[in-house]
Amino acid sequence: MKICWANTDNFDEAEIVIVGIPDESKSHALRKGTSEAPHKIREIASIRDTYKRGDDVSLGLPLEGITKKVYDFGNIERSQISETIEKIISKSKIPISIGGDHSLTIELIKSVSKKYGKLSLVYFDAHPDFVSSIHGYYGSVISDVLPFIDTKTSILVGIRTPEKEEIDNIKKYDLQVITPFDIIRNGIQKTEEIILDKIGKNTYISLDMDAIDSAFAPGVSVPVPLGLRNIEVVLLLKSIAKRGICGLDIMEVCPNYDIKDRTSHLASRIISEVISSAK
Ligand SMILES: [Mn+2]
Repeated sequence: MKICWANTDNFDEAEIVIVGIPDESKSHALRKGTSEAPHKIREIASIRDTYKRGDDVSLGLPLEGITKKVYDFGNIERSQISETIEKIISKSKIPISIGGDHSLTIELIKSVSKKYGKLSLVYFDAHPDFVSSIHGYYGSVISDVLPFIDTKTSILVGIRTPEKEEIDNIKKYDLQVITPFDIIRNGIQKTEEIILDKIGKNTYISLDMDAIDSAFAPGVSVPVPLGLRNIEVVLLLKSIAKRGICGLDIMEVCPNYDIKDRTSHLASRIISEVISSAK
């Protein structure tokens, strides 16, 4: 099944490419099942984001519409990430990857940085994923991508449950953090300015769905209360996408723990909104 936002069967003409990576082999979460997300998000998109009248199918679009050509590559294995992403970005297409556990982002960023060099990373997550005492899992993503990002133009958004060693690492690398409290205090417009002032020209966005409050996104593998509101996250994603992005990933949706597929539906809407704003 293809995601409903796909509007071309021709890879060559695509400007945006959706890739599913149903792999959770490097998660340590007690709640399993993020590997179901690529299928579930496509399925829920086709049910909730389309309106069927007889044989006609109409999409429930973002207000700007979708003018970009979007291709759904289907699902790939973790071991196919570098060849697939290199194929997509060699033609300057934008990959939108759906995980899977957050450790997939390490492979994605490595592949994207082969073309663009050190990236500005905007990392939405409840957790800093900045453990450095062990590597190569969903809690060490930031440690593992340090050689491929420019920390001076990168930013963590939504952080609210750091471990002690993660706080130390954030200080050590002087990485900017925006917490949910900061957004409430500063307002969304100021937050948008802070992020847009921070990032450089080659920006990659990684969205762990647990950045969003569990009220809006209950179906994640490690939920944390006091998170971002869904609409704040979408507004920020759209502003960054308008500036131009090298790639986006959406990780950690865990359909087994979802409530009425709310989190998968939100992921589908997020994809449509980013596509409609992408430069
Ligand atoms: Mn994460």
